[in-house]
Amino acid sequence: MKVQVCIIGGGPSGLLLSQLLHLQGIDTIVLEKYSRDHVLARIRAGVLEHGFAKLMREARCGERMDREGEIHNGIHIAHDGAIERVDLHKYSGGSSVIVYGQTELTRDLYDAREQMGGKVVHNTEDVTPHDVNSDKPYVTYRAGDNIVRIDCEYIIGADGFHGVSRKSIPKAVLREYERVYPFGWLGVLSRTKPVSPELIYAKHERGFALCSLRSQVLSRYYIQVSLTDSTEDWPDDAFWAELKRRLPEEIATKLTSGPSIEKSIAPLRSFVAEPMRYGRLFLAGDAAHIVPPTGARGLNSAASDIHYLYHAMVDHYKKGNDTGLDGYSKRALARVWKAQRFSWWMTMLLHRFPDNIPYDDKLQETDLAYLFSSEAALRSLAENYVGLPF
Ligand code: RFL
Ligand code: PHB
Repeated sequence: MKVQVCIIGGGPSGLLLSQLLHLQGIDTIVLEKYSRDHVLARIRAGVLEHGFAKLMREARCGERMDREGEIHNGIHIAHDGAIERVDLHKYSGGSSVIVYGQTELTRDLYDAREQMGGKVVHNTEDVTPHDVNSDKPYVTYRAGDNIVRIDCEYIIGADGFHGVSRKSIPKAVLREYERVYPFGWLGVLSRTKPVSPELIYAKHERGFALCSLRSQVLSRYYIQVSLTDSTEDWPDDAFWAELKRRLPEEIATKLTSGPSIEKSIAPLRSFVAEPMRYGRLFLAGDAAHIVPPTGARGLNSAASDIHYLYHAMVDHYKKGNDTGLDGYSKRALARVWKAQRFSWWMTMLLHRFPDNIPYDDKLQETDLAYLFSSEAALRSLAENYVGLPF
């Protein structure tokens, strides 16, 4: 088979790019390792910035997001028994975020791809990019006993952190930057009324906690846990008790608990791979960079990669102009690093670090005190949280 662009990975990055390119008459195929149901069973992002929402609309996939997603104009930060609101709308100069789950967004993208007759192949095994540094790259995968070959002009590596694309860039070319945090987040989804209409990020001496939501009847909560913990260590009762301990009393007493419908632990990591292009292979989203979820930036960083790649591909195919493709890596990384900085800062601000010396704890307290005493600091948080321009 021959296509113009072969996209490895059917997560939000790959699907969104394929949908946008298809609408411009550029032929793509998406190769996804797992089944659609498997991809849709992952519970991940909940907060979208407007740049992402705009791309979804441009891809003609924004209708349900605009109908069911909630606009949030503020977040709350709880610490030392008190709770303070950050007015995102005011401090970002009129912007906000949309609460709409990655699961639903991915479902919308799959539906749109299906309706347009887009080529999305599931359960592809041993996907391998070949000759990426030549004019004739191709990708192979195994379907049962058959090896299928896709000839293409460009390969997009949108196969997440554990994918194969990044690994096909020679070690001598690729530089990786990484910070692994000494804890993870235990997340619980429950069919209960959210404790607060807006998100609450809580710093507590027992560890970080987050009250988030997917809708007014579906709550998403997280607590910081040790990396050695597993979900079996956290039966529902233990989770709710620990979450309540980490919230201010006025919030904890209002919290409705219920059976978990999903429970998982995610380790926290910061990671960037440079460059994001090698020959005719372009990396996008989690395949090239990971942030700890504290700043709600992961998927939103993928959005700017997709935006740059989409326009670069359209310029190449429609105008014969390769400036966008040539400048992709540099341009994407400039924004990626700003999301890295913000996510690292939010993580350092709100978590308990087991190896902190008392001096570090004092700095952390002071950082929070400064935040709520300075309009400049609040503006900085707000403009990063709603998403820097791309
Ligand atoms: P994905 O979603 O990992 O999709 C990659 C796809 O590639 C497939 N794949 C392969 N396919 C073919 N061959 C192979 N060899 C393959 N290897 C892998 C995978 O099966 C998968 O379907 O990457 P993508 O598309 O770049 O999307 C990135 C986002 O998923 C991620 O950044 C966010 O979920 C991060 N994130 C958040 N981001 C936000 O912007 N706002 C949030 O509120 C937010 N909350 C979160 C988060 C991530 C979390 N976890 C679990 C890490 C909360 C959590 C808890
Ligand atoms: C979520 O709802 O899953 C969520 C929200 C905000 C974050 C991280 C995760 O910072």
